[in-house]
Amino acid sequence: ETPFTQMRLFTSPSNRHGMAEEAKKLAGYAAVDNHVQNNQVVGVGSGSTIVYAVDRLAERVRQEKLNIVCVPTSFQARQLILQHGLTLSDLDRHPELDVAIDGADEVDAALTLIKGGGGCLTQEKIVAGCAKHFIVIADFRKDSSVLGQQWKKGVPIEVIPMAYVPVSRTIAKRFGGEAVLRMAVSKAGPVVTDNSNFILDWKFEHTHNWKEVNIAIKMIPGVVETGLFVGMAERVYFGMEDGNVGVR
Ligand code: ABF
Repeated sequence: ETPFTQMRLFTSPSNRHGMAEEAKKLAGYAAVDNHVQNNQVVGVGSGSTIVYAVDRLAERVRQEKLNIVCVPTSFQARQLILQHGLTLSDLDRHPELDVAIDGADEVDAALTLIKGGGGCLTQEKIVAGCAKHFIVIADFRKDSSVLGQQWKKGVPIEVIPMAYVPVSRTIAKRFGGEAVLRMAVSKAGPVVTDNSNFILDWKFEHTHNWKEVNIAIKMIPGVVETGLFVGMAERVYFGMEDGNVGVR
């Protein structure tokens, strides 16, 4: 190999990573600039893309002296809100949100989402469901015509711990593929959610009617929530590799 080839091999993955970070920022800024106004209650999602949205939100609150109340979707989101000096609330005090902004693992052509790679899908779905407008932010790697093309880890499903084996078996039997217990990085035990539950990652084998499958999985005893968000996202901002923002 020539040194030139070696250099390309070495630099291109990190370039793509760098572009993805820039793309996340573009998407986060676009969502906050286009959908947040004074005197609003804003749902704050989880993940790495939302960090840029919260940066921009805090900047606008300071510069424009906005009165904004934030409702978090996770422990991480709560920390982000507090670290940025934003006003923290909850669904007890603010059960109706003006807008919720959150990331996603994959978005298809119909704005069906896979969420929950970070394990916060239940709170994310609750908060999104309480919002008048649910806006998604993502980098170009999440854009997909059909679910499963980009995100290979399957559909996250939060389950009551005692039910993870029967739920996993039922899903495999009825819908194919396999639903695997998500383990901690240390492999010492399962991932435990903010709600003290487990996560199954359902690796499906083919595309499904996601609306029907979502309802059917939710009906299995022991399932708390699925990471399929069907008919919830109103708009998705994709940060693109070329520095533009795509809107769907
Ligand atoms: C949350 O964070 C999740 O539902 C999704 O799994 C993840 C996206 O994270 P990132 O923005 O880091 O890709 O929104």
